[in-house]
Amino acid sequence: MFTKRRALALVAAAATGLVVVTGWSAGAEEPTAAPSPDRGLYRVTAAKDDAMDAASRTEVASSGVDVLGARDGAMEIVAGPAQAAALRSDGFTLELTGDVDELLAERSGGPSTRDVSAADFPAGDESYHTYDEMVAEVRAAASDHAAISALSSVGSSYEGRDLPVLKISDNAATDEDEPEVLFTCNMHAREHLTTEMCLHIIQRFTDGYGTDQAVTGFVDSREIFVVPSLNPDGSEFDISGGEYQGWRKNRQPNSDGTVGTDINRNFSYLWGCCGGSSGSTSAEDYRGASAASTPEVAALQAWVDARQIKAHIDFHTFSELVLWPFGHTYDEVTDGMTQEEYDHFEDIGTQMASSNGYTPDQSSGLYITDGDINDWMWGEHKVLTYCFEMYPSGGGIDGFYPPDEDIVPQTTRNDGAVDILLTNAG
Ligand code: GEM
Ligand code: CA
Ligand code: CA
Ligand code: ZN
Repeated sequence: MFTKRRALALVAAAATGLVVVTGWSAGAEEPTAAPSPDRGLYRVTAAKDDAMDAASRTEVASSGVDVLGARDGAMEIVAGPAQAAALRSDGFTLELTGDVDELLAERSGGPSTRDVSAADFPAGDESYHTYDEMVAEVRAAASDHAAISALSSVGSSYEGRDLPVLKISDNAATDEDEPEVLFTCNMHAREHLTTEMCLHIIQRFTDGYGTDQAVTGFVDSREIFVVPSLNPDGSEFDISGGEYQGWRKNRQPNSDGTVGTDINRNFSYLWGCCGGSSGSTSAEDYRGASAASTPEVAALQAWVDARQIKAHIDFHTFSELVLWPFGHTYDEVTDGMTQEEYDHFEDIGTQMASSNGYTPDQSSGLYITDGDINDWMWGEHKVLTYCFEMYPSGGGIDGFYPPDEDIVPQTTRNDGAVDILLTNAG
């Protein structure tokens, strides 16, 4: 099913006698006759000096394009015609691999038969949780396991959705002097597998209590906090209209009429410091009007400020990476990070990566980011904090929408890493 915009482009192209190429084989050079798609899927495989190193990945990321993933020296991005042309004139090699609007329509299964006004996952992806289904699951866990869980709220999203947080611990109603560990998910709307990751952690540490020895030990000696969605507005928007939107940001309007701030560039530690975010409201990594200008970030920062969190994982998709701070600089050692502290991050990160088969790295090794959650967690609170990029390792825009058969294997894949973090908390 073509989106309206795509249909208009086709009519325009036909009217001007342009040959419209309907499909591209992966890796082919861009057909000269076809118009560049409004939202083109590209692989960036080389920079002007050939090495696609962190500096060149940072240059691409800070150009305001939508970075889907980066691995083994290549980046997968979504860009418009002008953005692609600008990167090519800067010496980057871009391979056009698809038209995102067409790919999303195909992945969503074409015109849906269900009521498209109600946000729901396309046929075949029903095991993914909508916002309401996620809330119901968290409430059920709290009521079924009242002795070891307590449900509360981090705050509200821009559109007024509650941001639930479930505490899992023995004597859950009491704030005991036990190391506190936080798991956050779905900061970026389209990264729905991460919501399932947080729901799996909830299910494992509630259902497993009393039978699984490791789980029981952690619940008795830690206070585990799980936030399944930091961006419910964006997540619901992404599945609205009967097909996936490929949306990343929140849904807060900007003064110029555009919509969305990148929550993972809006945190207050060195906000906007270092070329790791954009000041352009239309950019996918728009940092917001000011630090913590999004209600979601303001709520999470205030919630963490009031607790004694010792360790944290923020789950994203995709690329299969374990990342640790800092993101704002390539330096291992800098203000706020000694060599000993860095080495500890690397040691635990490498252990976690060997348990799930991801690749470990300092987060700036991917590309520079500023205002991200991990820099704030460590910079402000010295939390042992990581970013996990989950499955798949690549795959273009479809990489955000793995079939729901992948949920169980790809969430349980992180059980060992979660246990390593819990062991090293405190
Ligand atoms: C990343 S997640 C943060 C990783 N940190 C750095 N410095 N690369 C992002 O926020 O852009 C990718 C994603 O959103 O999954
Ligand atoms: Ca306890
Ligand atoms: Ca406590
Ligand atoms: Zn993300």
